Amino acid sequence: MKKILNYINGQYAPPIADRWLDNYNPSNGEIYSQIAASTEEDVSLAYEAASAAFPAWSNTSIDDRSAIMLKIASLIDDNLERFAMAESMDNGKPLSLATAIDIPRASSNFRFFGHAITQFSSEAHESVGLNTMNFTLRQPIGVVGCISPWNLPLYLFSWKIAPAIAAGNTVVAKPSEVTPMTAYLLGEICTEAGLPDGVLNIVHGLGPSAGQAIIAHPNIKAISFTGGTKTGEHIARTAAPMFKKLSLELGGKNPNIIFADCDYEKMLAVSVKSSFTNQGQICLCGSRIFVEKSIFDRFKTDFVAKVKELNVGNPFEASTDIGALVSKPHLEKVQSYIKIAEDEGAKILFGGKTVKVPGSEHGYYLEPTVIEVYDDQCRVNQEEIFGPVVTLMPFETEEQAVQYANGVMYGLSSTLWTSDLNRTMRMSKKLEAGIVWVNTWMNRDLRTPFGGVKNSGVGREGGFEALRFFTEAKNVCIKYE
Ligand code: TXE
Repeated sequence: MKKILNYINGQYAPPIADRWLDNYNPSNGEIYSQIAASTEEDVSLAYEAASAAFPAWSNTSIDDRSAIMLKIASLIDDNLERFAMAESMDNGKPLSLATAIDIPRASSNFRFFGHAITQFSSEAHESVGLNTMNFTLRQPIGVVGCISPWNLPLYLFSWKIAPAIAAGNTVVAKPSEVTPMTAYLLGEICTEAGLPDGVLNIVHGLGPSAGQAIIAHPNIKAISFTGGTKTGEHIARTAAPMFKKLSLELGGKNPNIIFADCDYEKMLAVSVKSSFTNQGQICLCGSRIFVEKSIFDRFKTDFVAKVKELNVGNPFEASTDIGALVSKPHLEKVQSYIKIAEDEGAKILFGGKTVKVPGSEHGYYLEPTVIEVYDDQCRVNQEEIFGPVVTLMPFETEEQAVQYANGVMYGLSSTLWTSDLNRTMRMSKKLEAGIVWVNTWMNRDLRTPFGGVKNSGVGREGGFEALRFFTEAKNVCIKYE
């Protein structure tokens, strides 16, 4: 059986303890590979390699770093089909989605930061009258840790690694143990692109062992993490006494707020996508839909009709809109929320049941599920389900829409549908979220800041924000006569 090895100091290697985890194909429930179950010892090796590579890499010219990153990007493009296939098999997402979004975005991340580093500059402040000149040195931090989740595996893994290495750091990275395959394949691409040994080290394994060893390592000075809010909390607690720099992108329970004056057809089509793309397993999905009362019944009917047309099926079929959920435990978690909704007296308008896909009967398939709720504070409206499940609820006024939207512990993104510019401005200021999309969803310009407020995390990545995160600013003050 295929073994997913660590990539340390430019070499693939088995875990020191020779322990392995089963890796499942969510589309059929079969074990199809084994993952290195790395421990602290493997992380130590990865750290040593990264630490040894740091002096040379941080002194490598910006042009040379950039050229290697652009090469990595084009090699990912050259291997698009292979990577997309691997992503889809590992995660259960439709192959069409992995081909159109996940893998192209991973190469864009390397390309973008390969270019961005050539434009990254620092500030100078002349203190007129004091005869001093200050300038800011932005120096790489050293060895940094990057830990990513399973929903957008290579997309989010590269979103962290690319700015880290562009800025001159060396990296110990761990992808999710649920979806390690594309991170594994990335190692050979990095070697082929000429990335010096030790600049990127990829360690596989469980969060509480391999992940824990990264966050607890005293010399790994910064951690960029995307994943669950509970894990984020634990990382913050572990890292705080060591004063590590932290960027935490955590859960979301994002509102999709629909006013009667919106472009109805466009809103309807995009709302189906923002609810169910990637089986609803995107931290940016609009999982709470609030609709102005005057169009609530119309929306409910039209939305459910569109959702019924979605095809749940094998990820490798071109006709599939919704593939398999990532794992059996995750499917069970999502199902438990459908039960909670029923217990809470909410109304399941559509879906809620598992699907037996012919030929893939043991896969983790669930119908797209639409739930009408009667209390915005009910659990299905408050807790992150992270699956193909959305709630619907009407609102009467703009104030009430804001109150509902902000009435959760999360604050990652929000979507607003309206043609009223004044309302757009008023609400954009009031919504508690790191991102406000108006008349669109998941529209990303990689230069923009990305991150959440409240329990959705701390810090911003994206564009120069990411390069700032992965560098330390040092002021140099020169007195002249
Ligand atoms: O995430 P975890 P899980 C949400 C979603 C989901 C829930 C739990 O609601 O149902 O989180 O998902 C690593 N030290 N999101 O359990 O555990 C782990 O190995 C260091 C939202 O899969 O947070 C993996 O690489 N690392 C989210 C990564 O953390 C640790 C995307 C994320 O796993 C660790 C995914 C530890 N002690 C889930 N424990 C989003 N924001 O997009 C775990 N890890």
